[in-house]
Amino acid sequence: MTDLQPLVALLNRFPEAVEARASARFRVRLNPTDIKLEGDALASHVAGADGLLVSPVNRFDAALIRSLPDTVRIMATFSVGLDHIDLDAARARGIVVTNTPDVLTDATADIAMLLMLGAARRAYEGERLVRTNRWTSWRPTQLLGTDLTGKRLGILGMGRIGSAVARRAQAFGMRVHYHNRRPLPPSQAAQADYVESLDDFLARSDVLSIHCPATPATTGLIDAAAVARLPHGAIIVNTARGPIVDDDALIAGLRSGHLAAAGLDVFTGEPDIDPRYRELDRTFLLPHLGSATVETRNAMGFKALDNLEVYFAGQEPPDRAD
Ligand code: 8YV
Repeated sequence: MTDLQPLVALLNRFPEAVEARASARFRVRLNPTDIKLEGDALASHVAGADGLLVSPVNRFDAALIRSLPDTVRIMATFSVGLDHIDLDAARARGIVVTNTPDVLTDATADIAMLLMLGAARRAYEGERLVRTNRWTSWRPTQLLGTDLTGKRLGILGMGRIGSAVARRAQAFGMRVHYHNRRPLPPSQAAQADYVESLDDFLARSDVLSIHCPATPATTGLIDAAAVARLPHGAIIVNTARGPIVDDDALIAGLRSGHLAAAGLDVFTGEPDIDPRYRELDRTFLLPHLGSATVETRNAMGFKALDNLEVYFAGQEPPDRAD
């Protein structure tokens, strides 16, 4: 230990207030260009760092974690999701990992509602009609969508964000049920019904909203069989992680008309998404904006910095994930 402040390498550009606070508390190495750091550029950026502020832009698999310099003792990720970090590899190297739960719950739940409405009400097609100057007259049969009111919403993964979506959807007059490995205590279940069997859960989901983490068990969970279990005319909304949904199955369901629409904020391989999504009118697509508000991104950054500060003060960081 030296008496210097710890050196923290920021792998992305973060909101100004977050970088300002980081610079006040630590010696920092910034990434002002925001270009994804890889290979030699990444290695020289993290050389000698005591801690890293990272995001899902970089995938920290076991090989990358093993290649980090010995000086690195903590990685704070600017995300609630942890699927981009091999936690076992981090543990094996003695690197502490922290994330940013809670502060992005409302912003992400809002985006789920935006996607649900955008998909149900054919917002993309309507927007395009107006912007391309092809809206010639109001017509009683033009761009008819689907009501959310009275529909059955299935929440796959009733954690913080799932519960926040349930409460919002109830205000829209939706009937909400959820599927988790285990039922929640009633105080946490937002008055939603628990459905133990995934098949039964899917069969009663007019709208399916995905909120579980991406893990080996959930990767590809929404496959062709799952899509087929949904009622005819169902809508799929994904604000969690792309790989939970099998792209071929979702696209086939949309093309056949079995699914009415999909609202997607996350994609497998993003930003290089399956190009077929762009060709489908009944998709409402956003570029991973779940937590993208000024308030929320600042709060995520401050939470990550809280964890780094507590750790470097010799205490247990509050959002330790490993
Ligand atoms: C972030 C997210 O915007 O927290 C997460 O896991 O998916 C989003 O809130 C994204 O991870 C980029 O940091």
